[in-house]
Amino acid sequence: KKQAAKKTIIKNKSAEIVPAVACTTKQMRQAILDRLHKSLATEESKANNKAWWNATCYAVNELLFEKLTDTQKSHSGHDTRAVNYLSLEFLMGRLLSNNLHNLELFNVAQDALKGLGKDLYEICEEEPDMALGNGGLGRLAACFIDSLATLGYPAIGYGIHYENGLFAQSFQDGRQIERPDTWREYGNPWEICRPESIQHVPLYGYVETVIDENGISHKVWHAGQKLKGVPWDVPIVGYGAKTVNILRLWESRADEAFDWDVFNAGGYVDAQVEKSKAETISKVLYPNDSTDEGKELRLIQQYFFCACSVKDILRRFRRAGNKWPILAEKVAIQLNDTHPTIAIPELMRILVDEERLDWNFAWSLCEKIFSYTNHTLLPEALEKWSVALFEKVLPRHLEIIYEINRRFLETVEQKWPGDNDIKAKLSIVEEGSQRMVRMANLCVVTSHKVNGVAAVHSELVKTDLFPEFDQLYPTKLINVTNGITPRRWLKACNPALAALYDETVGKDWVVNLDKLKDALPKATDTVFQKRFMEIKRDNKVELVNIIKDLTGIEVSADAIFDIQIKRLHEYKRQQLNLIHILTLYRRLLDNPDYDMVPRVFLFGAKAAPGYHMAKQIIYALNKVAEKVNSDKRIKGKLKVVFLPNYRVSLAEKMFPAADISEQISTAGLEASGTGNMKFALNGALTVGTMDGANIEMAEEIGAEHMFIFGLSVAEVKELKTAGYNPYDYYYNNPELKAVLDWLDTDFFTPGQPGALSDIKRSLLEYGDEYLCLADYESYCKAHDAIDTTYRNKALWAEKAIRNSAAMGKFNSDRSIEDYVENVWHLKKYPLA
Ligand code: T68
Repeated sequence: KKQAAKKTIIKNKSAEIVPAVACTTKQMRQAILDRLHKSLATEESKANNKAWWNATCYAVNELLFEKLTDTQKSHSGHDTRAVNYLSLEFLMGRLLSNNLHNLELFNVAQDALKGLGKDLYEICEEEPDMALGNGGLGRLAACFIDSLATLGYPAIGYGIHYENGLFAQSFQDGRQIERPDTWREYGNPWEICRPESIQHVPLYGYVETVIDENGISHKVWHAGQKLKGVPWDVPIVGYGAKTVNILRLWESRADEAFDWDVFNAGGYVDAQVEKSKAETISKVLYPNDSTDEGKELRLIQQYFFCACSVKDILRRFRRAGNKWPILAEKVAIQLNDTHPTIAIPELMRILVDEERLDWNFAWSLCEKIFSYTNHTLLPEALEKWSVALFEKVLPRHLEIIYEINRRFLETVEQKWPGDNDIKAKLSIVEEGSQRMVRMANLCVVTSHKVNGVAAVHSELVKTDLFPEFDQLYPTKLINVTNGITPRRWLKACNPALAALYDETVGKDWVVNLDKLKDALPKATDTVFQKRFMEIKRDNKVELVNIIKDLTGIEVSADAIFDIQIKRLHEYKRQQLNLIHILTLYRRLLDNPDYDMVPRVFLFGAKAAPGYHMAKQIIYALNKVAEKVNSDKRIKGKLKVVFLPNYRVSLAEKMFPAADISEQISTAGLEASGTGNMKFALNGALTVGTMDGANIEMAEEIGAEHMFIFGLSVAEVKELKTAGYNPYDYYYNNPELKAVLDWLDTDFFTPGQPGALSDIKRSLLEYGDEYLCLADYESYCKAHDAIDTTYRNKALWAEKAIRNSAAMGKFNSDRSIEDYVENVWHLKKYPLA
C-alpha cells in the first residue's frame, strides 16, 4: 500500500508540464553524485541515507541559489517596496520535499535517485524538522513566506537562529519527558551564513543627555554590553520558482570588539564566560505557546532579533541611496504578535537619537511602517514587561515608550476629556505595585493596521479586547483570516489526492485553490467517491504502519480515524475528548455488543514544560490508552494512541489519514486554528465548535457537512454572566458523573488511586473554566452522529469531498493578498 501513493506520481508523470527550473533526470543524477563526491567526499558504496540526503539538498541548492541571486538582483534593481515579517517563530518543518515540489523537480529527483538505487521518500525522512516555533503562530509565518514567494512579492522573514528548537518529546510511564532539539548538530544544508551582514546590538548601560554644537540636546545610550548578530539565510522558493526570497535568522555571539577589550590582564577566562553568556541568547526557543514568560532572557531575545532586523532593513534602505522621507514607501514591518514590539522604540531610537530626525517626523514614519497581528484573547498570553526590567536592560527604550505614551494620552484626553478610567485602561504603562509595559497597547497605538486572524476573533478584538481603541481609531482594527499553503499541505503531503485533483480540475489548483470547487459536482459521483476514499484508505494504511513503528500499537484502517493534533491546552479541550472516550469505553464495558463503528482516537500534542494540568492530561490520555488498548472485552472497537513528539513532519502523515478532525475549543478562545483547514483540505470531517475559522469553514462547506456542537460565543458569555456551575451538569447526567468518578479510582493507574483526580478537580472544584461539562452532552451527540453517518459510505464520501473541495478560501495565498491589499500595498516582481 505504501507504494500506491508513490505510483500515482510516477504514473502521472507523462502529463507533467515543463518544470520551473530546467533539469533533466540525468543532470539531477549527476549533480547528486557530484555533491556526494566533491562536497561530502564520499562514494556510493559508503554513503548512508544521511549522506544521500545531504547530497540531494546540495544539488537542489545549486538550482535554487541561481534563482535567489536573480531575485535579489531584480529586487535591488527595482528598489522594491518589501514587507519585513518579524516573528520570533518560523515553524518550517522539512525543506527538501517542499523545495523540490516548488521547483517542480520532485519527479525528476525521484527518478534520479531511483537510478541510484535510492528512494526519495526514504531520503526525505533523514531531514530533521526545523522546529523553530511552538504551534500555529510559527507555522502561519512559514506558510506566509511560502505564499509571499509564490505570489512574487518582495519579502523577508526575520527571526532567531535558535540552536535548539521546540523540545523533543517522549513518554516515560505515560508522562511527558522533554529533551533538547538538536536539529543542526551536524550542520544544515539549507542555510547560508552571511558574515558580511553582521549587526551589533547594545544592551544595559545608561542614558546621557548631550548638548550638540548647535545647543540642541539629545540622548546618547551608553551600552553596558554588546552582542553580535550573525545572519543565516534560508532561501524560500516560491512555487514555480519565479521568486526566491529569504528567511534571515540571527544567531547571537559575543561582540569581540567590545568584550575582549573590557577584560584586560587576567580577564581571559572571564571573557570566555561572557562569550558563552552572549551565545545563550539564541540558544533555545521558549516552549510556551499561550503564557507570557516574562523572563529577562526572553526580553533580550526579542530585542536582539528586532535590533538586528531593524538595522538590516535600514542598511538596505541606505544602500539604495534613499532618503528618510521615503522610508515608509519602501519598508513595511509586520509584527507577528507582540513578541517583536520592541522594534517600534528601536526604530524611533535610531531615527531620533542617531539620525537626529524630528520626533514628529520619525513617529509619522513609524505609524506608516508598522502593523500588528493579534493571535490571542487569552489574558495570560498578553505580554507585559516590568518597567524595572526595561529600565535595566533597555533604559533608552523605556524613555521612548514613556514619551510615546505621554503623547498618546493627550489624544485620549482630547477624545474623552477628564476620563481617567479610560486613560488607565489604554495607557501603555500599567500602574500598580509593579508598573508594567503593555506591549499590545504599544502595538495598537503605533500600527496603522491591527488584524485578528479569523472573522469572529477580529470581531472580539474590537468588542472585547480593544473597544476603546476601536472608537479612537475606527479603521485600524481589521480581519485577515488565516490560511495554509496548499503546496505543503496537499501537494507534498498527499501526493495521491493531489494527483486526483490534477486530473479532475487541472494542475492549477496548486496556485489557485478555488479551483477545487470544480470537483464539487463529482461529490455524488460513485466512481469519484471510490477513488477519493481509496486514497484516504491508502493514507490510513500508511499511518497504521507508522503507529505500529512508533508505539507498537496495532490499529485497523477500517476504523474511524479520529484525530486531535495541536498544542496541549485546557482551552483546546483535549480533556473533553478524553471524557468522551471514557464514555464510549464505559458503554462498551456495560454492553460488549454495543454497536459502534470501530474508532481509533489519535493524539499528538506537546505541553509547555511548566504547565502542570496540560501534562496531567497527557498522562491521563496515555494511561487510558494503555488500559483500553489491552482490554480484550471490547473486541478492538476502541483504540487510543498518543503519538510522541508531534511536529510538522508527523503532521504531514496524520492529516491525509484522518476521517475526523477534532476542533473543539471553547467558543471565543481559539483565535483561528489552521489545523482545522489542513484536515478538511485532506478530506476529513470536522467535529467542532463555532469558534475561530471553524465558523468560516462552515460557511464555505455547509454546516450540515460538519458535526457542529456546543455553545456559541454569545451563549458562552451568557452562561458565564449568569454564573456557571459545573456540578449542575455532573449531577444531571449519570454518564458524565460515572466517567468523572472513574478518574478518582485506580482503574487506569493500578495501585495509585487519585493519580488522575486532578482532571476531575479542574472540571468540578476549580470551576471548569473552559466549560467542558456544559458542552459534554452536545459533544457526545455529535459523536453519535459521526458513527451513524460513517455507516453510510456514499454519504460520508460525499461529505469528505465537499469538505476538501470547499477549502479554496483557506489558502494562505488569499491571506497574503488580503494583507497586500489592506495593509502592505506591495507590487509583484516575479522573474521572467
Ligand atoms: C495561534 N497562537 C492561535 N501562539 O492559538 C491559533 N503564543 O488560533 C491561530 O490559528 C494561530 O496562532 C495562527 O494565527 C499561537 O500559536 C503561540 O504559539 C505563542 C507562542 C509564544 C507566545 C505566545
